[in-house]
Amino acid sequence: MGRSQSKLTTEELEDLQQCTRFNKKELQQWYKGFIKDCPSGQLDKPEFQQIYKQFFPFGDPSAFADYVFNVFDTNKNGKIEFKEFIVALSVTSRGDLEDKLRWAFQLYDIDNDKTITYEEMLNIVDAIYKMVGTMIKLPPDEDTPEKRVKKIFSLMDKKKDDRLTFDEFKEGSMKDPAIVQALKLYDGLV
Ligand SMILES: [Ca+2]
Ligand SMILES: [Ca+2]
Ligand SMILES: [Ca+2]
Repeated sequence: MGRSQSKLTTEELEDLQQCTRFNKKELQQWYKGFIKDCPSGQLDKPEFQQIYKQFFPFGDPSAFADYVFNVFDTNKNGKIEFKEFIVALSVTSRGDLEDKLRWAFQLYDIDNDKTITYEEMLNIVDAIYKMVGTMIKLPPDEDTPEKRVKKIFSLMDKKKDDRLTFDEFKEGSMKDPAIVQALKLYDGLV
């Protein structure tokens, strides 16, 4: 879908309905908005960062936006097409908890090797802290990215091998509402 058109075709709609939890009317509306904001039909990284900057005017969301961009861009062509956009939006806004956790896991698993290392989580948490700036007051045991990641690992890393599998990540998130809360930082922002 790299071209600009005012409406989705019947085939496109049917395909998108199968990949998302949106109905045809919603899909057309989202498409209209997408094309209005992005007439080329593809979002690039600077445009995507711009969206985040509107939500976080006091912090620097560029690093975080880049990590999110990479999860959206499933075909890895450096652009977000409408289908990639709407599929991600469907997961983050209407997916069940497991879908959302899988999505979040992909975000933290930067090199996509199915485990989250301490370093990977530190990169993402650091990007989140830069994005929110001083908007949120954090408890003393979480007031630096390092402290927060240590805390998350002490809760989640059951095997103590300094990496998280999806099962560890999922179990830990279910047990600790604070982690799901942290996921909400970008839930609904995309
Ligand atoms: Ca893409
Ligand atoms: Ca990894
Ligand atoms: Ca582990």
